[in-house]
Amino acid sequence: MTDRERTFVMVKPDAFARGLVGTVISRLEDRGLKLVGMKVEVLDEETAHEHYAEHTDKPFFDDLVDFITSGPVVPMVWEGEDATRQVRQMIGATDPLEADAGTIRGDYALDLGRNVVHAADHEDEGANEREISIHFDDDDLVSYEGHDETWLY
Ligand code: RTP
Ligand code: MG
Repeated sequence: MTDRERTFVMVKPDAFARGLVGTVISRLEDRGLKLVGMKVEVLDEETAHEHYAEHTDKPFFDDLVDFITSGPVVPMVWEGEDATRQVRQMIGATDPLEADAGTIRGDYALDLGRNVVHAADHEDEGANEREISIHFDDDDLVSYEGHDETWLY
């Protein structure tokens, strides 16, 4: 195993409200990724600003913060080989009109804002470490063996 890593994923308020938390988890489990951290929380404005800091100057920033703080979210950390790229590929394009059917957004997203799930950007090298540290303390994440490592990461 070469590029085993941990990646940050978060179910957004639209998906929480629609009862899609389990679906998102199932998709990632079915892919063979390993869940090592998860919680339910409502983000405060400060945390939302930190989380989406890269978009501070964008015209959609205020709407994005309003949306992401509008209800419960489910921050999660998943582990696996090339986990960041795997998850980005599985969630699909940002705009559901461009997301392929079979991706999470392609199958469930309503529009550009209500697009079900956030995942760290694999082209941004520090994204996972930064986003995991915003939402989790070190001891919120578990390390464990016991999966059949022949088939799971
Ligand atoms: P995310 O960060 O939530 O995983 O989404 P992403 O990487 O696919 O897209 P990103 O460019 O990081 O944008 C973050 C979120 O902002 C909203 N957005 N609105 N109105 C617009 O032009 C616009 N562009 C982006 C989307 O909800 C996107 O998920
Ligand atoms: Mg992004």
